[in-house]
This record gives sequence, C-alpha cells and structure tokens, in this order.
Amino acid sequence: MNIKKAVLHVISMQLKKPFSTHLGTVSSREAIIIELIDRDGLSGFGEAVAFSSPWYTEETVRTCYHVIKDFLIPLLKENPGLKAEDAHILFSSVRRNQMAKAGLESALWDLQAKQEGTPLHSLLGGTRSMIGSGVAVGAKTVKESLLQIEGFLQQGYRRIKVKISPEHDLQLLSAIRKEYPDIDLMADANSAYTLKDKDRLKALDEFRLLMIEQPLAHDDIIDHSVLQKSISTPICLDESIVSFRDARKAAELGSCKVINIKPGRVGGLSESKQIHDYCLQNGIQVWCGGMIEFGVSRAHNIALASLPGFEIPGDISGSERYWEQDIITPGVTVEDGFINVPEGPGIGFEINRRRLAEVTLKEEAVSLV
Ligand code: OSB
Ligand code: MG
Repeated sequence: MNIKKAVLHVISMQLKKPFSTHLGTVSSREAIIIELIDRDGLSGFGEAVAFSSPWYTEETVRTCYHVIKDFLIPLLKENPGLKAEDAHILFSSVRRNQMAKAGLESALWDLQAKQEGTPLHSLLGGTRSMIGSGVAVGAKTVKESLLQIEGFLQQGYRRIKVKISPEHDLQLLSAIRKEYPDIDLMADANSAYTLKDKDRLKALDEFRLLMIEQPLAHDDIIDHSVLQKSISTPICLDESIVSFRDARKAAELGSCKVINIKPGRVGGLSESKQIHDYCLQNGIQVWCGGMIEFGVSRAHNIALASLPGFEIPGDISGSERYWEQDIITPGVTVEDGFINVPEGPGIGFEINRRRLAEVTLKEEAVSLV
C-alpha cells in the first residue's frame, strides 16, 4: 500500500451531556485517531474506540496506543504489500486487543479505498444508499429519559434504546410504553442481571421490546442460551461476542437471536463482515452498535451498515448527538431517521484539521519506511 508513515492523534472531547449505564457515567471521551499516509500524500483514517478505563472491555486508550505502536505498526512495516482484507490475518499473531486491531485495520480500509478512488461501502460490498438511524439514551432518571426520548423522536430517530438494570427496569419501561405504546423500543442491560433474575426478565416480555441486549455476564454464552429458552423477547449479544468464532458458537447454542456488531469489539471490518455473512445465512439478525464515537468511526460504521444484513437501525446517530463539533466535515446528519451513505472515496468524509488540532492531547508520527 506504499505507506510512508503513521500518525497517532490522541484526542479528548467533552460530551454535550453525560451518558450513563449501571456501570458508570461517561462525560468526556478520549480516543486515538490513526492516520496512515502513503507516498502520494493520501491519508487513510481509523479510530481506536477503547475508553479511558476498562469498564466496557478490557482495553483502554493506553493499551491501544501501546499495541498499535509497538506491535501492529511493526507488522505493517514488515508487510508493505498488505491489502486491507488480509490485515486481520496478519494481526492474528497478536492475541485479542480487538479495538487496537480494528483502529489500525479501519485506517487501512480507508486508505485502500482512497487509493482505488472508490467509496468504502463499495469495497465492503454494501448495497444500501441510506441506513436507518437509532439512538441510545443514557439518562439517570425516568423523567430525564422521557424528556430525551421525546427530543430524539422529534429529530426523527427510528428506534430508541434505553439502558436498564434491576433497580429501575419496570418503572422505566412502563413509563415509556405508557407514553409511546408503539415505538420501536429496546433495552440494553450491559450485564446487569444473572440467571437468578429469570422471572424478572420474563416479566419484561410484556413491553414488546425489539430485543434485550446483553442481559447476563459480559463473557457468557451458556446462561444466555438457558435464558433465551424461557423468555420471548429476543436476546441480542453485545459484550459476549468478540470474534466470528464467538458469533458462530452463540448461534449454534441458541444464546441469541440478534447480534450487535461493533467493529471495535470484534477486531475490525473484515471480522464484522464475516459475522454479518454468517448471521445472514443462519437466521440471526444483526445491527451496528455504537461506542460514543467520533466521526471517523461513525463513518466506518455507516459503510459497514450499508451491507444487506443490517436491517435494524443501529446505534449510529448523528454527530450532534454527542458533540458540539465533530472532527469530520460535514458531520454525520440524520434526516427523517436515515443517514445517507456517502459516495466520496474512502469513508467519504473529510477530516476537519482545525477541529482535530483543537482536541488533540498528543500526536506522534511513526515512519514505515
Ligand atoms: O453497550 O452498546 C453499549 C456506549 C458505550 C459503550 C457501550 C455501549 C454504548 C451504548 C451507546 O449503548 C452507543 C452510542 O450511542 O454510541
Ligand atoms: Mg450494549
């Protein structure tokens, strides 16, 4: 790919409003923007979506930085002829560290698409020109949740997701259903329950949720298979699926009917596509999850969600959902609940260099020649 150098931009931005789950609250977001520059001066961009602390997965911004700089970039340097579609095979000599791998792999995909003068969605096999957009609410009280839901529905979002835990699930969901009996609604538990809560989870069937996301432990697929047999709400797995192999096993065990695909969590776009293809053939629904990310990762998610299996609106909201000003220009916009898949080369959005500089904490260039 003729890559001359990599630049790691560590950035930080305040969220417009804090986002809460039962695990904690995110008020500001750090990330690494990975830029790969080729000999012709083209730049490909990726985003490592790990958080500052390991609350959602074991990775952090610092572990990603270390793994990308000290292990993955050296692999790239040794393999100058690498194609984006083969990067995940090359990176498999490093165990786990999915978000680090996905960040660098996504920059390779963007660069390769730009070198070929083609949009990323075409390179991935996308078939949609627009994708449905859903939004996740992370408010602390029922009142605040209802207020935010009203605002998001007015903005046209097509599917609402709320965070639940045993402390407020019935109260929150009954308040929402009272106000909005017919909206497409789902709940994400981020592992707030155990199998002991089976009856409580069974009671949620009455709310006609599209699905319940990750009710049980973050690393479980066995108990989920037991639970799925006793509730009618479809189970969607998020944290439990960190690879194609996990997806296959969960499907075979009947642990879920839906998988939330996040490229960061599964190690990149190739792995995401593999999970997508398998699920499409095996009757598992998929949708694209979110990581409170910046525009670079949002753009990669949009390209991925243009694949045929992504029929359920994902957690791909507009840039203004979280940010006063995103680092891409124009920002991602949602019109009538849909996002247009851009037709420009690569991710199809430009980097706003002024904004990037404004939010940069640290920048380091690494030579690949
Ligand atoms: O569990 O899907 C999740 C945000 C951060 C980490 C994990 C999750 C989430 C969300 C919101 O639910 C996704 C978004 O709006 O980007
Ligand atoms: Mg989730």
